[in-house]
Amino acid sequence: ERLPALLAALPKAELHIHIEGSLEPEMIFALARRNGVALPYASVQELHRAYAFTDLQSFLDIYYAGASVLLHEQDFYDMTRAYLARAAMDNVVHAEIFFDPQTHTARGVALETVVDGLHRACADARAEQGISASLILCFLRHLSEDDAFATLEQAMPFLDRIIGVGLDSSELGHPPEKFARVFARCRQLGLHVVAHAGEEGPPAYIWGALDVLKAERIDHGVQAVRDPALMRRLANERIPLTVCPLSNQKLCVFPDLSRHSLKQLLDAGLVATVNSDDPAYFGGYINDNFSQTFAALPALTAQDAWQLASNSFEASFAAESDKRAWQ
Ligand code: ES4
Ligand code: ZN
Repeated sequence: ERLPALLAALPKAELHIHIEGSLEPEMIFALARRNGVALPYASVQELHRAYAFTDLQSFLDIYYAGASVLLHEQDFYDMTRAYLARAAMDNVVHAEIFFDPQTHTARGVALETVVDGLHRACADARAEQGISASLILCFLRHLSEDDAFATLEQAMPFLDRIIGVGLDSSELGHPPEKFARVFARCRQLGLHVVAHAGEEGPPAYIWGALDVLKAERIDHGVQAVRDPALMRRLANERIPLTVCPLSNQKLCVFPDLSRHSLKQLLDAGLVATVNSDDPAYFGGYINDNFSQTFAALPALTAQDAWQLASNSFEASFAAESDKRAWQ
């Protein structure tokens, strides 16, 4: 065990967590039963056996199927409370939670139902566990920019409960430029802006996320190591990368965790962070990501561990006073 108990106990922020990706197989089946939703899997075990992914798309197909059990405000609440309780056990003191409204509105679930459940869970978790949490609305990049604009329109009444927008789902073939206008509008509205880029996609998609979308953070970004000029830019401008090692391993972004680029990113002075992405699907929550990555990469030091936790606060959109208190 290369993760010192010290690091497990270190306060940290989680900045890359898709709340629909925190739905454990047991909760998927419990909600399916509660809501009378039919699943194409006979049992928890059969569903779990389907979690053998070859790339991002092979995961997304199953992830969207899992999310189909979410219908009512209480479902979104229960999912989010379960995640925040689990995150608190890993000493996460602040989480910035992604959600995918289009996955739900396409099934006839009102955006209000989604936001009400997620937000009520964040408020109750803060009151009862002392964990801070905020919400980032993600646009699905495999859908059109018009669809993203329609989603933003539906979200207008709830913008006081959303700190920013992101861009997720199938990356290849859907470059950041496709969403230039809707992201410009979001920035005008005062929302923070992040984007998945350089997960499977090329460094050019990271440049696009920075130059066209004006992303303040890059989600994943692990392909940046292929472009030295981009590495210098990310380091100089202190653009954080929200790295998700177990996700990258399970989706075959790297052949093995021992080949992950996290150490190169840190040594180049980038503001890298460690996160769980879709913990119910990728085999671990944030401390599992830390411990398995440190076990696989002997070059990572205790100093790196401390730096990663420190980076998570620097990279967060929390108030400066909160960041100082946590660090
Ligand atoms: C995702 Cl791992 C990953 N990549 C892109 N989009 C996503 N949505 C949920 N998980
Ligand atoms: Zn992600």
